[in-house]
Amino acid sequence: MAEPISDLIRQMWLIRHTEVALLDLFSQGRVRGTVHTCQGQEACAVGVLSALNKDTDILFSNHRGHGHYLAYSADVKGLVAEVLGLPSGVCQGIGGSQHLQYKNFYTNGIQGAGVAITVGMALAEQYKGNNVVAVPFIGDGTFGEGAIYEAFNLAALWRAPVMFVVEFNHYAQSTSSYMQHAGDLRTRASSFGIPVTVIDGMDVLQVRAAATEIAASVRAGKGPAMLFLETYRLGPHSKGDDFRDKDEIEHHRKRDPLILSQHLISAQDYADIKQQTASEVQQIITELLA
Ligand SMILES: Cc1ncc(C[n+]2csc(CCOP(=O)(O)OP(=O)(O)O)c2C)c(N)n1
Ligand SMILES: [Mg+2]
Repeated sequence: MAEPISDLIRQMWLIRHTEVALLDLFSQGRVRGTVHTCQGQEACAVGVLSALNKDTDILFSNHRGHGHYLAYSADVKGLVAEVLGLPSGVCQGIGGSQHLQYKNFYTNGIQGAGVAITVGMALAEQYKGNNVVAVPFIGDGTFGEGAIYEAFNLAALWRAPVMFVVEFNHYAQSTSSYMQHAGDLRTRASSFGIPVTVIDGMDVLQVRAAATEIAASVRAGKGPAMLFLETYRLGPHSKGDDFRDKDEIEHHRKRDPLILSQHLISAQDYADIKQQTASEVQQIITELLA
């Protein structure tokens, strides 16, 4: 049964507060390695995960995976501890921000690698007769990695049960997508016979609806498909490294998924969720640093 809208908003706020806190911990010098946070892209993570079966489906995230991980597990403590390099982290503090693994959830910081691995995992599940949808998350900059086209080809050829999810946030670090890719990324997978659905990735309900429909088709054995989400990163690429136009960022702030979802529940419920999730994250961090 579909999660209530208030749950989706709660998950998005949990992600937002955690990401802001992680950037703060980074500036305090407490983080091991780097962090890539996903402010602005929460609706992609929450919408997609809410359409899947978390017990059986396979999720493969990338360098920007905290939101996906929290939408999968709600495990703020395991994530923050992992990023801080603590033994209580989800991977005992060894993997760090870009290498998270828990149940059917994986990440890999090497752009494109997870896409090929996911197709292999999907084929393995298909071979075993398991009714699984495998989902790799792909950034637009990652369309510059050749491995993903080999993955698209074999997925289509062998009808692997894969839902490719693209988070088109228009940038790879500070390089605009239009400065690095020829043609239109939205049409590339179609040339392999993979149907592409393009939707507004800032609207959590639209993301959930589209992901639900595509996942059902993939699960029914109709072959791989792609969900192409138009989104925007409201925070820096990793730490403070943001060279994008300030006016452009301000323009996109008006389409923050947390603002767009505000009208979906009562003002009081929204305020309570925002406050409770902030306290929850703060309490976890206080305990971890004690
Ligand atoms: C193979 C490889 N090359 C370079 C990098 C360094 N790197 C990390 S993130 C990134 C940009 C990725 O852009 P995109 O795929 O659009 O994802 P986004 O950061 O926008 O979420 C780069 C070049 C990497 N992780 N892996
Ligand atoms: Mg990008």
